Amino acid sequence: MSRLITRRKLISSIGAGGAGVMLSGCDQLGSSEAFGEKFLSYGNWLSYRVHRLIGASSMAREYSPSEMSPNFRTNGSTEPLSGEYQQFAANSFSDWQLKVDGRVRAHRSFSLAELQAMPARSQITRHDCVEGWSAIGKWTGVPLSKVLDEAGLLPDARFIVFHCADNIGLSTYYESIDLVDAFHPQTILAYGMNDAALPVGHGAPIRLRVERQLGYKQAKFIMRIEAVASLSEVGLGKGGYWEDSAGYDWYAGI
Ligand SMILES: Nc1nc2c(c(=O)[nH]1)N[C@H]1C(S)=C(S)[C@@H](COP(=O)(O)O)O[C@H]1N2
Ligand SMILES: [Mo]
Repeated sequence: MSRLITRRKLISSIGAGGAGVMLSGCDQLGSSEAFGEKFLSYGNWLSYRVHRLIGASSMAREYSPSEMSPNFRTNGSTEPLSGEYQQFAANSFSDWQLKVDGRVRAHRSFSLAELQAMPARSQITRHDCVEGWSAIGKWTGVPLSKVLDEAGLLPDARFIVFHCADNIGLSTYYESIDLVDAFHPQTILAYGMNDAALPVGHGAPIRLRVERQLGYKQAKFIMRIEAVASLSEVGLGKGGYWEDSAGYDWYAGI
């Protein structure tokens, strides 16, 4: 039985009456008020705690090259329309800089060439969109942990927020993850897809791959990464564009 099925079974068995046992286990890790009651629904908080108890460091499944999808569709924004982004794209992102700020020791910026010169990781993984489609693709990029280590997180940093270039509705797209996912070895800032430069439609110059989460967490067109102490500092307080505007779960673990 795969680990994924085991997790799902465990989560549903909790729904069927195991909650008392698991909750006392969770309480030892910290109360819901201390961690997220304000931005997580009870069900989402429970699934978050269960995943974290079972395996903070378990790896998402990786696939072989022969399993890669011949067509990996694009979804959501496929091209930011701002003049600033258009100019970056026109110069192949040679003038673009990733800003890293917020609760870090030193505000930093990194050019694309600097990110590409850092240690790289490639992985072939399956992307699952809540709209009901999946695709397997190969992603190459720098582990987010390397970038965060260069900036140096301050002790009160708890979440990493990704600010994107595309305007969607009334604001730009944004998403956030906790530090367990941020420092997970498969969490990368991808500048390559399927052995080529990351195309604009898929999020050039860099997009997040956080492989144990659903599609909407995979922020494209990242301009700025911000470390925050609390998600109440971000947007409407639920941690992401879809979480704030459409009630999607912040913790989209799969
Ligand atoms: N900046 C930004 N990131 C985004 C989106 C978006 O609209 N804007 N859509 C999300 C959703 S819902 C999905 S499924 C994936 C789609 O990634 P793809 O275009 O590479 O298939 O990007 C995610 N990241
Ligand atoms: Mo999606």
